[in-house]
Amino acid sequence: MKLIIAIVQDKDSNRLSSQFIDANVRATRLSTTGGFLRSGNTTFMIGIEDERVDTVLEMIKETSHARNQFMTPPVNLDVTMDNAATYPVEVQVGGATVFVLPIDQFHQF
Ligand code: 2BA
Repeated sequence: MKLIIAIVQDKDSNRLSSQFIDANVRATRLSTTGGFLRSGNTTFMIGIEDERVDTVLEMIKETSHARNQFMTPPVNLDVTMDNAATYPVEVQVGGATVFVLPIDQFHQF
């Protein structure tokens, strides 16, 4: 058994949830925040049998789209008062960031 941790954009998360339900894939959704953009994204935790890992990865891959987003770096208020680095920067976000981890034990009590 494996634990898949998938970080996807909020815009893709509802479609992915529906696909998981249709395919009887059990998942937990967490509302998370990207450390760089500091905006919301969605993290799925999916405990899944080894032989279904590739199917789940394919579903995530098909559902998650890369998008360009602008972020404004924080204003620099150090002693030099140098605020030259505050122009918006365009970054590409996603499709999805996915980790696949082994599970030592799985219990449901
Ligand atoms: P954020 O940390 O908000 O990052 C959003 C996007 O900003 C990233 O997209 C990447 O294109 C860019 N970015 C991140 N850090 C950067 C930096 N230091 N310099 C320049 N650009 C940077 P993705 O790579 O697709 O990541 C989307 C989200 O997935 C991230 O949101 C974060 O929540 C998560 N993530 C990505 N890599 C991760 C990792 N190694 N460990 C944990 N979470 C990760």
